[in-house]
Amino acid sequence: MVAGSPDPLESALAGRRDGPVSLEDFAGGIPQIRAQLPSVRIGRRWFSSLWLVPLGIVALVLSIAVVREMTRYGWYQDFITRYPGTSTDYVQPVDSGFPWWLRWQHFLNLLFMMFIIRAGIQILADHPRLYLNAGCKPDTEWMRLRGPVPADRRDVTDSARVWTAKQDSVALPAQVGIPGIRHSIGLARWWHFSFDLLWLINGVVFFILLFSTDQWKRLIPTSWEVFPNALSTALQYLSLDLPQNAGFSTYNALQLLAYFITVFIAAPLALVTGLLQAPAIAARFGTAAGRLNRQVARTVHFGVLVWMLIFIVIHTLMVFVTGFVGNVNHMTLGTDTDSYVGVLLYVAWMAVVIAFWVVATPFTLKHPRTVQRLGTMMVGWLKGLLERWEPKATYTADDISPYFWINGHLPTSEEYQRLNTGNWADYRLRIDGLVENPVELSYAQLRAMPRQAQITQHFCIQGWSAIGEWAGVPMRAICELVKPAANAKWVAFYSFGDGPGEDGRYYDCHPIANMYHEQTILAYELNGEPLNESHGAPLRLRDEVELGFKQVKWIEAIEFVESFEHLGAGLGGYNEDQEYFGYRMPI
Ligand SMILES: Nc1nc2c(c(=O)[nH]1)N[C@H]1C(S)=C(S)[C@@H](COP(=O)(O)O)O[C@H]1N2
Ligand SMILES: [Mo]
Repeated sequence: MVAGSPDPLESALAGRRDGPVSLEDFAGGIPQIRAQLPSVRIGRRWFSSLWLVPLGIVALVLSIAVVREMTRYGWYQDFITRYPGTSTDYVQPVDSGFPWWLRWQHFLNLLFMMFIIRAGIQILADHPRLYLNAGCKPDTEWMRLRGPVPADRRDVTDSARVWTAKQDSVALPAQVGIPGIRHSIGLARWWHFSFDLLWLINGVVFFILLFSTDQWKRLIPTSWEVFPNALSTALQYLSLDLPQNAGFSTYNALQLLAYFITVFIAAPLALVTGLLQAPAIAARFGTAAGRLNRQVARTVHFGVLVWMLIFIVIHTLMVFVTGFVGNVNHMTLGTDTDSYVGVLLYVAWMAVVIAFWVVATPFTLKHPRTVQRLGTMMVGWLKGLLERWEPKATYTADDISPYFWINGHLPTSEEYQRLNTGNWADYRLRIDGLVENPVELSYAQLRAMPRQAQITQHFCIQGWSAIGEWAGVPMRAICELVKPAANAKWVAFYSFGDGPGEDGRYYDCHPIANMYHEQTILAYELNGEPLNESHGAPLRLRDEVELGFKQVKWIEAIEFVESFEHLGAGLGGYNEDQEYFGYRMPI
């Protein structure tokens, strides 16, 4: 734009909104519909997970009764004598007790996991359904936190609108999720990823120290005898005649297996299935359609969560029932004593975790920009690195999803309606800013430019995915035409439509390097048809290294800029400005 003349599009953007999150207008002021407890589909019927409570109690009581009866038989006693549950038959004892680094790492691990788990559940609540198919067709989910998608796929409060993925999100109790409220995934992700990184560093240090000291002996069984011993331990617990606790040097076999699975299977699986949900990674390895598709990854990621929750509950319970004072001395002082100093330290330790727990949500709602800024400092650089991974994956016609969720509100302007009715004959795509050759391209001119078709993945930040065949003009052809200036670093895509909060235009900025990726196109077709209104007619961006919200629909203009600080609230896009998302979103 010429200096001095305010760009009408730039002034249509919603401005800065700092201060606390206001429920009245956050995410368009959507009402706080609460999540239900998870229900699981078995065949065609849905069952609430609440059933697990009575079933679990009955199973436990029955097992205890049966095992207590078994203890009266000689073969049972022989079995327990032969496999006592704690012995050096399956593991070597550790001489160094619990060194200081292990105790600190254990504490930090708990603290980090508290944030990771809560923010993780919040992320799940943004698309509260789990599927195994890549396309997320409603009614094909196996787990959900709310009722079915309305059969007519229409918004219940305004039938002129489709049921968007955003409306499908649910709220959580403030002390369960971080920060509880509906569609707060932007904020939850800063917590989740920042603490993921800390947890990962803690984990790597743990692995290194584990194997460079004798501590690995605690966790690595040396013989198959660990299995009958684990069975023996389980039986002893169920008989209510607790096995001997020699945890200072040797874990019992069941404990050892549980720790082994947690450390060597569950934790790495959490990392891998987290990464498989990232567009940059899926596009790099071509995993979006097959057995490792994003929805399988989400399901396994959720499975790890369930394992971790069960582990934490049982692990804590065991600390209490198998000699509390001794156990907490191991944990805090690293001594095999019954000192009350250890108990005090344990209480202080838990108080710290609980204090962080309690303030996490209120702090986030009060200082959302701070959370966004700190999160960007923590993990922004990593996301910047992943953005450089040029997406390459393409899929086959068979992979195309039969259903494609929709997000965003259709543009309501008369201008848009007029152009649409006229079949885009009067549409002009304005491309300007820091370019040598600003242009206005008609729909016919765009169609006459080089055409590129690609079957690629769409990964919405909320968790759903879909595969579609897009066709349009490669952005590199546009760049060749307009010749960006050397100081053009970002490219702003402006929509005809307002953001879902209806408080200013939707827009989003992409690094200029992405424009030269082979798979970055301005799409005018989806699955062999001209792009329909819902999916972004006449033009929508496909920049396959990024998440769905960056794929601006209903594009009105494109501007090359040096920085995006002067646009909207200055954070790089509508969602970044209004919903605290990050501007680099390859993950
Ligand atoms: N103009 C505009 N573009 C938008 C949005 C929007 O609200 N307005 N939503 C984004 C989000 S969050 C997603 S996931 C995708 C959804 O694309 P689809 O509706 O074609 O599936 O569009 C993105 N582009
Ligand atoms: Mo999205």
